[in-house]
Parts: sequence; structure tokens; C-alpha cells
Amino acid sequence: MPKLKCMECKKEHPEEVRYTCDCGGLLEVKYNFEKIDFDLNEARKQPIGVWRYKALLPAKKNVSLQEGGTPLYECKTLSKELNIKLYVKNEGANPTGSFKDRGMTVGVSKAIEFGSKVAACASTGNTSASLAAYSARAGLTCVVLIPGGKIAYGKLAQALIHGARVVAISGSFDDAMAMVQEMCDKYKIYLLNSINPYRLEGQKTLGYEIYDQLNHVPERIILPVGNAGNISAIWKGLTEFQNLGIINKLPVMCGIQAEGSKPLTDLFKKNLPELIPEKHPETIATAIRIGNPVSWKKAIKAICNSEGLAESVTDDEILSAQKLLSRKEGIFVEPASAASIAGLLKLIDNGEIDSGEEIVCVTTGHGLKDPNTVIDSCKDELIEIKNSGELYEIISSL
Ligand code: AN7
Repeated sequence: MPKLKCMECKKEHPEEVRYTCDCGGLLEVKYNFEKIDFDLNEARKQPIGVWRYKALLPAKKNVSLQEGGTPLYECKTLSKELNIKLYVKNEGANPTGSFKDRGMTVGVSKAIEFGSKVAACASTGNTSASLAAYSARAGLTCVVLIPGGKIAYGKLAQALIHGARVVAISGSFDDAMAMVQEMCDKYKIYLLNSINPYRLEGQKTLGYEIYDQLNHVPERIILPVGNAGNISAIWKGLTEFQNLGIINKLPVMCGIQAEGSKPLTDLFKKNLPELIPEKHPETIATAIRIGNPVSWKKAIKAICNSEGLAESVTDDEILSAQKLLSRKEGIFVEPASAASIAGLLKLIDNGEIDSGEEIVCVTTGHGLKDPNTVIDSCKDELIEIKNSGELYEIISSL
């Protein structure tokens, strides 16, 4: 049975409902790899997806919507234009349209194991959409706290249609996070934010899959950062594959934040000893509008151990990267996800990336999650006509 190990004091706890150590440190699920029988070639007889790697997961599959196994697209047009070798790992292709499903299939399976009846999270949108769906499938009651007026409509629609109790607070995601932690403690409700170490176990399969699909380790992985769980989870997955002797090198991990919401980038660039929370995070990429990332210590470890970096991009850069990926490669992602492409462009401009480098950008959520932002950024492109004469004028000018 895997244990929960504190990142700070190294104390080990048995499997139980627990999110932090008594010392306050973040927990990580630790396995005894000598006792685990995992052969990737054997595992490959199972369909690709989270549960292909079940020997390396801490739960039985109690609830699933067939998550993971998302496409790793080779981006030939952008690769040529940018003089690199670019792949996009498109997590928008998950059942509820984001990478959160990888964590929820494991986290909610664990909730069932623990006998929980109610699950909860705070969310900028995607976590709530995912938890609502998995709770519905598992027959759990679901409560989600969201920053009022600040989550994309597609995500709100998902949480509502799956029957979650959706509570909009007058405050930021960080306020909702503090509130939900207190509520879960008080009422013994199972918390499924990424502070939950079991949820990150599901998300680490994103790291496994990149190797599984590519058959080697890319030089660099670039992804958006909000609460900093995903970058930590991908890194954990890849270091586990290294410990198992499956891979012998690791990629450079690059986390991208939005300019108005970049505490981890500041921490990295200014070499601060502690994270200074951003009190008023702001960005059009509402998914990553997070000022006090819970998993910053895990994330900075991943960045430093991989000789990686954290960088920030402006909202304009995010929106133009979203258009670029949609128009050059046919991949429609939400603004937060486009931050990884905007980050890629910035790192190329800065001379950080060598020509020919092989890079995987993780796009974390589907473009349809946030239609309003797109309609707004493309509004001048909508053509309205009154008759076919006007139509033919347009067509003959093509
Ligand atoms: C599309 O849903 O935090 O750094 O509450 O939805 O692991 O937090 C969403 C985060 C990136 C950042 N891309 O991942 C939530 C939430 C998308 C996201 C992130 C989120 P983390």
C-alpha cells in the first residue's frame, strides 16, 4: 500500500483522509517500487488512458468516464515556422474537456474507497466541471465554490447540468479555496482540490502518456500554471518512470502564468525564499486567475530539478496564441491553455529555446469552455450580409 509522505518533515502517514501533514507540509503518495510489478510493454496491451498505469496508481477504478489517452498532435506548420519540433498534448479531449478528469477518476475513486458521501472543491471552473461529472457518475453529492462572475460559461454550465450545488462567492478563487478547506474540515467532506495528493496521482499519468506516445522524452514540456498542481504531477510521473528504469532522462519543465497573476514566476525570477501571494490576480484566462498557488513548493522543485523556468505572458499574447493554434493547426483551446503556446513564442523570442528543439506544449482545456472570450476577440471578423450580391463580392475577393 502506498504511503503519504510529507514533503517538509518527511513523516509518513498511512492511507487516510488527509491533505497536509501535522507540520502543515504538502503530502505526496510514495510507492515501494521494488514491490511494484510494472512493465510498460505489458501495460500497452490495455487501451491508452489513466488506468493503463493502474499498477502505479493508489486506487481501484471505482468511477471512470474513459479519461486520458488524449491526442499528442505533431504540429507541422508551426514547427516549420518556428524552426522547432512542436507537439501539442491536447487535454481538452478528455471527457469533460480538461486535464482535471485524470485527477478526478482517481480522486473520486478514492473518495468511494473512504466511504465519503459528499465531495467538494473550490474552482476557477474546470475542477468544478470535472468533479460535478464524476460525482454524478459515482452517486456522490457535490459542492463547488466558485469566484462569482469569474468563471467561463461553459464550465459553469457543466457544473450546473451535472447537479452540483454551485456556490458563487464574492471573492477570488483563493478566498474560495480557504473557505472550502475550512468547510471540508468542519463537516468531514472529501476535498478534491489538487492539495489532495490522490488527485495528483491521476494527473501524473499525463507525464507517463507523453513518453508512452512519443516513445522518448521530449527536451522540454511547457504548460500553464495556476494552482501549480499539474506541473508538479507531470514531473512526479516522469521521475517515477525514471526510478522504474523506463526512461533515462527528464525534460526541462516550463510553467507559464498570466502577467496579472504570476506569483510563481516572481518567486522563480527573483529567487525569493517564499511565495508572495498576488492579492488581486487578474487575467482573461480565468482558469489560471490564481494568486496563491497551493502546490507552489512542489512546482518550484519540479522547475529547479529540471533546470526549467517560470515565465509570464500578457492577455494579448494569450489571445493571439489561441488564434494562432486554432488557425495554423486546427486545435481550439481555452485561453489558459493558449498560455503554453504564448509562453513558447516568448521563450523563442528570448533566445531560451534552440532551433530544432523538441517541445511538448500541454493544452489543458477545450476552447468551447469559454466561448464568450472568443466571440469578443473575433467580433470584427463576423460578416453580416443582406443579399447574395454582397456574398458574391466577398467570395470573388478571396
Ligand atoms: C485550463 O479549475 O485551478 O496549475 O479550479 O483549468 O494544476 O492549477 C484550473 C486550473 C491550467 C492550471 N489550465 O493548472 C480550477 C483550476 C486550465 C485550468 C490550469 C487550470 P494547475
